Amino acid sequence: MPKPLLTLALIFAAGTALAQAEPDTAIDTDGDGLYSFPEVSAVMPEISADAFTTMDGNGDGLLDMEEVALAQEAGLMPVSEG
Ligand SMILES: [Ca+2]
Ligand SMILES: [Ca+2]
Repeated sequence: MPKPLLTLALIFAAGTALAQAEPDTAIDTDGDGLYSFPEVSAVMPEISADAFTTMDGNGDGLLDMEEVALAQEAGLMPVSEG
């Protein structure tokens, strides 16, 4: 592979690794890019309303991808496969 293309491929690979920030469509069923408590509990019934409130850092009642990443880091939410 020519070097410029390889560099591009590496940048693309790095971008893919960061694409953790993409909402999981299996959870985000209404596609607004945020996880509501009903959306989360449908997929992860073990997550209580209290845990959800803990994960909802800004208290808007929805989890954005940053809050999800923090929750996963804190072990409050299982990391989805794939
Ligand atoms: Ca949603
Ligand atoms: Ca929030």
